[in-house]
Amino acid sequence: PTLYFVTTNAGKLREAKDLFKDYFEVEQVNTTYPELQEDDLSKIAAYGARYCADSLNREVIVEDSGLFVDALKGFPGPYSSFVQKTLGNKGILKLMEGVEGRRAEFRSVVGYCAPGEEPTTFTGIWWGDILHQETGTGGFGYDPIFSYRKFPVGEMTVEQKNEVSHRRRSMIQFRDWYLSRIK
Ligand code: ITT
Ligand code: NA
Repeated sequence: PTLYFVTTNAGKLREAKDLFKDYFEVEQVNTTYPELQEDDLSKIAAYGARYCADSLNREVIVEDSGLFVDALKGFPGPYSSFVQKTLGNKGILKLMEGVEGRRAEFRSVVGYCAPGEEPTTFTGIWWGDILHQETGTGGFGYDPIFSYRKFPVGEMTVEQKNEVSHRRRSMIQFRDWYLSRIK
């Protein structure tokens, strides 16, 4: 089967293609959709999935994700996309200057919906630490400032990141649910 993934983010798409490679063809729908001004990524993903399924008239997934930094009380969280484009990684590092507690989590919520149906969401969380400087040339977005068990994510291959990431957890839950449904 072909899975339509509505996203403008090439990094998310690359990871989804690798995660689903033995199961589905992944087709990108490179378009934006209305994002609710909400703290809860699940609500944003559910709303987006329903909107896309109904407007494209096909079943789709969307994914809403973000970085939540403990010392910044969860910032940038739901504003991750905007903050990445404005402050960028250097801006986050600046806010974290002199801060010792560096725990942070990535969250990923996959929203699935078929036309006229209710949306379903799947959440994945990945704990790590904010580095003191940008490291590595791999990944995308906040990856160069995030490390998992002392391993900089900017130095991981897509396959290595896909073994352990938030996106692995959300996408695999979706995959197993979807496959059990079409059987
Ligand atoms: P969409 O078209 O799919 O919405 P987007 O980039 O706007 O793409 P989001 O609204 O979900 O995506 O915003 C998430 C932000 O967090 C965005 O800046 C991403 O680059 C970043 N992000 C998400 N997952 C990440 C990951 O695995 N590694 C690094 N940064 C990530
Ligand atoms: Na977005």
